[in-house]
Amino acid sequence: MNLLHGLRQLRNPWADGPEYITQCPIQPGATYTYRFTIQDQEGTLWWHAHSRWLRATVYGALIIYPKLGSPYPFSMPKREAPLLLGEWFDRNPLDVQRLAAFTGGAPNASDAYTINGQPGDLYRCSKQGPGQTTDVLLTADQPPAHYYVAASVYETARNAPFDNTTTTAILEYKSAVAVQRKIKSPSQVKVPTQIDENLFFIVGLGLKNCTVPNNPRCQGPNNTRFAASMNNVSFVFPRTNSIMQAYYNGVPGVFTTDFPPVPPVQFDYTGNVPRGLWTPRRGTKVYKLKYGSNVQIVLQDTSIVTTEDHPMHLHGYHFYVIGSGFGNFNPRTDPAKFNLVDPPLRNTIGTPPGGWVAIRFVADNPGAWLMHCHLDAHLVLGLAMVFLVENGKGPSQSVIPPPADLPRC
Ligand SMILES: [Cu+2]
Repeated sequence: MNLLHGLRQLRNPWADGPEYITQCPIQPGATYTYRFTIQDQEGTLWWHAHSRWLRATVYGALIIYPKLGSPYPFSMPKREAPLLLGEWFDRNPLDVQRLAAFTGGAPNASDAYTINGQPGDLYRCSKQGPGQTTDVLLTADQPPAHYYVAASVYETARNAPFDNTTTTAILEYKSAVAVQRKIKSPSQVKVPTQIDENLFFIVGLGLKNCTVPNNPRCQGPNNTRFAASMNNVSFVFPRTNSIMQAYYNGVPGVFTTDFPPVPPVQFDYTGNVPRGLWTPRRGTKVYKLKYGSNVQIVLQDTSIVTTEDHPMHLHGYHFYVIGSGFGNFNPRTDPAKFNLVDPPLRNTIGTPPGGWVAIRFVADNPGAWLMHCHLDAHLVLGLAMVFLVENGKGPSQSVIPPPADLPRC
């Protein structure tokens, strides 16, 4: 159930981690050893639990240094310090999740944010977008003093409660300047140009209507339950097997392969959406990709319930972020503005609230790979889908056999 966030597990979905996608959860008292090879990757990543809301407290930094003797891709820093931004719940986060799953309403917001596990000075009780990691070079050229490092959430939802507090830590000069600019790759990169799979996914929240009035399980707005979906499919995690194990062993009935490449109904996604389009359908649907196919996905936020920045994370891959904009994506005019020269390489990208973002990658990693919103509250509501990337030719393009200690359901 642990995930090395953004580490490419080539042909090895067994070490990826999300429960019921590539493995069954590790039971209390049981163990599972993640074995993986780090290839062509360096920098700061994080690992975290990928089971229900356990990520709230089970996470840490994973720092991959350059090979011994190889230089950093920038001038050697004098000192390095990982900064881990987290969330703190005064209650057991699993109880918060359970309560929301029962009532259908919004989950209780966290009580504090943390930097390296500590909430800092601005909380009475001395109490970046989710999913992203970044290596930041800080030039310590300011007058020697103590400086605050502060973090709060860039919150874009309008009708949902959230934790709007600020967490702090202190940066101490022993003896800052950050330049904000459009993020690009440091040099020209090879972006796929011939697209085999042109996908358009709408992502957003929804509401399920309840028929019985005053039902304790319908404490969302106006006697409803909150939902979330991609292309109107609210993802349901399997309970009896993981998708990868079912696929590998040919077990039927765990998932279906009919995730739609485009929304089943087209509408003005960021306009005033008719109420009849607010209710997604439940399903455990995957989208199959041929090994090596060039994939483009436009992720389009909707204004259903609220527009929002959904930090979308794709497992097993890095993708180029080639464009984004506000409003509805226009397939006739927007592609002309794509950056196909030096776009940034990411494994998580936020949809601009009420906007779209376009990504490209080559499906060269076989396996079952979850794509989901990295807000845990949205993930458990169904804001997810799974790519099932088929094996290519021969063992070098095929999923390796599962390890003997892989947990079973
Ligand atoms: Cu979300």
